[in-house]
Amino acid sequence: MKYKFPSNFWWGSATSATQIEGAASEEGKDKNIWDYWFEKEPNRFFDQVGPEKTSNFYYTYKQDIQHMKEIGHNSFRLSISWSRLLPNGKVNQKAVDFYDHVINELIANGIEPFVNLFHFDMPLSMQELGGWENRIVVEKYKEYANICFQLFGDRVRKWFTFNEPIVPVEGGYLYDFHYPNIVDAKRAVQVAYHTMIAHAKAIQLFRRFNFKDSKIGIILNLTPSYPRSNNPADLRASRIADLFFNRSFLDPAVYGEYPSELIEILTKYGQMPNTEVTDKELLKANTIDILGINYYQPRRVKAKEYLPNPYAPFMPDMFFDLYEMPGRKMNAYRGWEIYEKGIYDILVNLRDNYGNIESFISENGMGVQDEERFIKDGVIQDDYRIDFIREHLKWVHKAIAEACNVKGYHLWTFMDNWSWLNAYKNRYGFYSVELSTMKRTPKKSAYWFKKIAENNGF
Ligand code: BGP
Repeated sequence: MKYKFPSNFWWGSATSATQIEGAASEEGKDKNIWDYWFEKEPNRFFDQVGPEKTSNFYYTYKQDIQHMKEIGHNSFRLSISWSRLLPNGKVNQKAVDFYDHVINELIANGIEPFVNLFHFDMPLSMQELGGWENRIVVEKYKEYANICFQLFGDRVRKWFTFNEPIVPVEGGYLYDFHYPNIVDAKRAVQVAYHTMIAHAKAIQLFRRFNFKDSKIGIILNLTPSYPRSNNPADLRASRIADLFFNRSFLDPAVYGEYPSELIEILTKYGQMPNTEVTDKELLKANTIDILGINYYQPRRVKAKEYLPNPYAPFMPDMFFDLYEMPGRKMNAYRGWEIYEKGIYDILVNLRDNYGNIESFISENGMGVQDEERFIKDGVIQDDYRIDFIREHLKWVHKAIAEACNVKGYHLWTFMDNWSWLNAYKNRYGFYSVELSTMKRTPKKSAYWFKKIAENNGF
């Protein structure tokens, strides 16, 4: 075997509540922003498919966990739905039972649950208070986190405060692909900042429980910025893109401090958020134990071609243009570049500049449209996905050989799930889901991954 991974390497996959559970208006669950937005603007969603049923995991978790076991999972990330657990702010016993059963079932099958508290799914009642713009919601999140730790902390050993916290900032407050569809950088900065305050408060609380052998962290979509050239103008563009889209969360998460250059830019342009005096201390004292890395694509940038319009609103894109590198390899269905070495560059950066913090690949994957085209002998022959995973794993393997502290690899995702605005357009799963019957069928990659997980390499 050429690529042998360390023993106890985490092999598994990741998902989120809204994307698989279904039962969106059943069993006492309240609305979150996705339920509400779909009601209001169904035409925004691919084929007008909303979050009501998604992949029905709420009812099929037992069978799905068996499937995970069959393909060699030793770990699996899910998220808790805040609006299911605390509709109207009160604990919903049915939700407690559901998450209890899922967690227990995973553990009974030798699969470690990694639990994330927030995956893009703001409860509507919290959004009505202003979402992350309002500090009260930070306190509400803290109460929610506290209840989760109390209920499940005796069994869950890996906790995550947020998944990709920058995405609701970009989607909801800059580029209009999440509710509440606001375009306003100053409000975006406030939302980002309060998210990190909520994150630090959850960590502070978590430490008080003193759980044995437990860790807490955050999951970030680290998108390395590559400059078009070594020209100082391109290098500057890439450095600033990195500040806005990676370091804005990575630095406070790992070091408890924001990069000074980011503060300078925001100050210069009048975009600084409102803060409280004790925030600095809070952030500094409550840093993560473990970092989840979601990696799909690089960000290639160049210096701006034209001067920004002086009357246009402030946007991070004032400082760089995106660059389409000639000859780049694309996943045309999702419109994302595939650049396998990016995963290695992230890990080396963490090793060299972030104290080699313990990490794992918490998402990586390939969404493809109309996969039934590739059925042969009853199985979707997703060799493209196998290649995608294998080529990324080779770079992860190299990073480990060079002392990077990376502990596992989770695919996005276990079974085809609902991808926000793209609904069921692109399929990512090891298992396909036939939407009219909800039937799960393993794809070729599922069989392949099983071997890798069992042999701990390939
Ligand atoms: C990540 C999210 C996931 C997932 C994935 C694939 O950003 O954490 O929730 O959806 O990307 O992206 P998409 O579903 O948009 O194709």
